[in-house]
Amino acid sequence: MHCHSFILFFLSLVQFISARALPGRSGDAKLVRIGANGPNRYPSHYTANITNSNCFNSPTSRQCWGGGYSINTNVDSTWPRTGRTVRYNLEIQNITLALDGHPKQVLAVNGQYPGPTIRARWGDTIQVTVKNSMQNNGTSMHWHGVRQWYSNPMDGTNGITECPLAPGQSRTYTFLATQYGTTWYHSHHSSQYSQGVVGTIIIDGPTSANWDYDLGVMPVTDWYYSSAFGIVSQLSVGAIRGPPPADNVLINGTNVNATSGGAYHRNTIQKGKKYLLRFVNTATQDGYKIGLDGHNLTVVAADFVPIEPWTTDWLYIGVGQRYDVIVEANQPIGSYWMHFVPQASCSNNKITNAVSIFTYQGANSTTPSDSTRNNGPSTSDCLDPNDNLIPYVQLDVPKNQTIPASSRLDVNFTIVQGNGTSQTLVQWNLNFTAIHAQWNKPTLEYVREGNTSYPRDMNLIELSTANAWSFWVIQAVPNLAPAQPHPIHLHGHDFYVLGAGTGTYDNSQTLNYGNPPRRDVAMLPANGYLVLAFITDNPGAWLMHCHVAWHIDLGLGAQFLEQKNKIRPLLDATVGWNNQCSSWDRYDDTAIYKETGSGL
Ligand SMILES: *[C@@H]1O[C@H](CO)[C@@H](O)[C@H](O)[C@H]1NC(C)=O
Ligand SMILES: *[C@@H]1O[C@H](CO)[C@@H](O)[C@H](O)[C@H]1NC(C)=O
Ligand SMILES: *[C@@H]1O[C@H](CO)[C@@H](O)[C@H](O)[C@H]1NC(C)=O
Ligand SMILES: *[C@@H]1O[C@H](CO)[C@@H](O)[C@H](O)[C@H]1NC(C)=O
Ligand SMILES: *[C@@H]1O[C@H](CO)[C@@H](O)[C@H](O)[C@H]1NC(C)=O
Ligand SMILES: *[C@@H]1O[C@H](CO)[C@@H](O)[C@H](O)[C@H]1NC(C)=O
Ligand SMILES: *[C@@H]1O[C@H](CO)[C@@H](O)[C@H](O)[C@H]1NC(C)=O
Ligand SMILES: *[C@@H]1O[C@H](CO)[C@@H](O)[C@H](O)[C@H]1NC(C)=O
Ligand SMILES: *[C@@H]1O[C@H](CO)[C@@H](O)[C@H](O)[C@H]1NC(C)=O
Ligand SMILES: *[C@@H]1O[C@H](CO)[C@@H](O)[C@H](O)[C@H]1NC(C)=O
Ligand SMILES: *[C@@H]1O[C@H](CO)[C@@H](O)[C@H](O)[C@H]1NC(C)=O
Ligand SMILES: *[C@@H]1O[C@H](CO)[C@@H](O)[C@H](O)[C@H]1NC(C)=O
Ligand SMILES: [Cu+2]
Repeated sequence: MHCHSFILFFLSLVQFISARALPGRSGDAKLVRIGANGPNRYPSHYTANITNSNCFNSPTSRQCWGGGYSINTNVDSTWPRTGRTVRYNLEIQNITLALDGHPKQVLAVNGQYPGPTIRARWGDTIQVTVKNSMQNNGTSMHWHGVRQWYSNPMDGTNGITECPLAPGQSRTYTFLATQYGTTWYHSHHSSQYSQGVVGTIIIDGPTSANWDYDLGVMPVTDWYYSSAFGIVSQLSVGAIRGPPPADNVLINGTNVNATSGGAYHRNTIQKGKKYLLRFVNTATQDGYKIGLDGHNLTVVAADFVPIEPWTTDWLYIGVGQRYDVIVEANQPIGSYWMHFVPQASCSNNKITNAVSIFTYQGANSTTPSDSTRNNGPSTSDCLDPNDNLIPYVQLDVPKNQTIPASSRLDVNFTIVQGNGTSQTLVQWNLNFTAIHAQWNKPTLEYVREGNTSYPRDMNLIELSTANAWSFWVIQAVPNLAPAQPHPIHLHGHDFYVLGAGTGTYDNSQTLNYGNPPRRDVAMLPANGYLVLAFITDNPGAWLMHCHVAWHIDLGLGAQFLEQKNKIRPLLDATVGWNNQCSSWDRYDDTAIYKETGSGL
């Protein structure tokens, strides 16, 4: 048989097997082998025996996973099915915590910040029961970057995929870990995550380079001593022009404060070993450059996508983004600062250089000496290192696209002046509309009713054709908005980042169609453009928004309604979906706080 038709034969066989195994496609090892042996499929670094079923994950074979799964598996179509379910309970409470020594009212998950880490293995089912034990806020929990393939009602985006969860109520989210790597969960209920409703997720899987120990997740965030709800309500009525500077930076939930209370975050490492470290930017607004004095960072994954190992001394991370890196303890025994430097053009923080401490076993001092400092990083660079983010599994985009004007979504800014009887309203718009998600009538309720009379401010873009390429230009129009970069996040997909640059995109700029970066958050440069693509292979209502909490609260988002005719069965299978709306309506009748802004 001719090699090409042989491959097609096997692919159709695999598709047949997959179709029967819906909703999680069968992880047939054959697909992996075919891909691995296919013509020009994998780069020359492909040397490990990673499709061999005897190849298991170990410190010297991190590219392997087992059962024929490996770093070469295309997670968009293939994943293991372990049959295992990991279960967690998350309870949101209104308590006071002094994370950096300064007491603050926090909406905490299980009494802590960040909330507990959810840990599963690639191919596991994750089942999380969320209980709202706050008195005066609804909530909805979003699993950031989780593809939710054929499980859109589990996306936790209130006003889009569910009504908010009323105080006293619980709901269980169930979804499959089709991807692996590092991410976080957070509330999507207005700016509630900035008040504490945040935690991290690790899904264990293969890695594109070897390491000895996994240090776990290293979330970093800006930290405001005043209420995020208060700040955003002042912003929305123009009472303040721009947000105030954050008071601190928290690294894995801790730091010292301005009067030396609190504590640094610390890690101990052993000379000669390699450590996996999982950065997550869980901030409200800030983007950081991260670096460890004297050491390099070898970046092995961007968001949920493994990349060819790339070594750098400083790494920019925008809000919502993740990077898995390997740190090699190859320096003289001692203590070293890790720096988290807020970048001026996408941050506003009283702290200009937040630090944590890495100490080698056997070091005489746990306080770093300044003589081991790296050169300082740039301090105002909020751009993604797109040229260095080369996905390990190569996927191309159809070349030479002419992107129509109708696929351009402009970012603009409005101040609607008040006049005494009505308040001034400050809005961020996408396609000249500030999105508003109706908590009591989410998009999926429109789908359930078969109602297509979408109010304009749902900012809904219908994508009815299945499995089609969809191209978008996000354009920050100079003079129509403050010159700020925006971390753009899409739910339900890893998008392809075809290009990002300054100026206006007019189809004359060169785009990258050959294995471009894939991820779920990408930076839109100030006064610039971001060109994205994805395949419409996941039915649902998917929010796309700026991840700066202030900006999405003031409207910077749109939603894709993808393959609407396939959503009803997903909704019908979601136990209690309607009841959650009824409970919300009952609560909302007498609630102290009503929906403001976008609700997102
Ligand atoms: C791959 O596995 C085969 C058989 O298990 C072995 O003979 C071969 O040496 C291995 N190759 C590498 C590069 O490890
Ligand atoms: C720093 O933390 C200490 C407690 O360790 C606290 O007493 C102090 O008020 C805090 N400083 C600031 C500026 O919040
Ligand atoms: C938290 O508690 C305070 C009173 O201590 C109350 O004013 C506030 O509304 C509560 N917030 C929520 C979200 O329940
Ligand atoms: C949540 O509760 C806080 C008080 O803790 C309040 O300031 C805020 O407006 C409430 N937000 C929403 C969206 O209900
Ligand atoms: C962050 O804190 C969590 C919880 O204490 C811990 O499991 C994790 O290892 C810490 N991360 C790092 C990088 O030390
Ligand atoms: C860091 O990476 C650079 C470039 O690859 C290399 O020259 C340098 O030796 C590395 N430094 C350390 C400490 O590993
Ligand atoms: C620790 O201090 C002792 C005494 O000053 C010195 O001899 C030793 O070399 C130091 N060890 C390291 C690892 O710095
Ligand atoms: C894309 O455009 C380039 C330059 O015009 C051309 O050389 C190439 O053949 C085109 N590729 C396709 C697939 O049309
Ligand atoms: C103020 O604005 C509101 C809303 O646009 C409008 O209905 C009202 O007539 C205006 N009042 C005055 C005094 O201009
Ligand atoms: C931005 O868009 C809004 C909504 O369409 C519009 O009212 C406003 O005039 C626009 N702003 C600018 C500066 O063009
Ligand atoms: C469709 O939704 C709109 C907005 O909620 C509502 O006013 C209208 O009655 C609905 N139509 C139908 C047929 O349910
Ligand atoms: C952008 O908004 C205009 C109306 O202002 C609408 O006609 C157009 O369809 C919107 N674009 C998309 C992609 O929905
Ligand atoms: Cu933004």
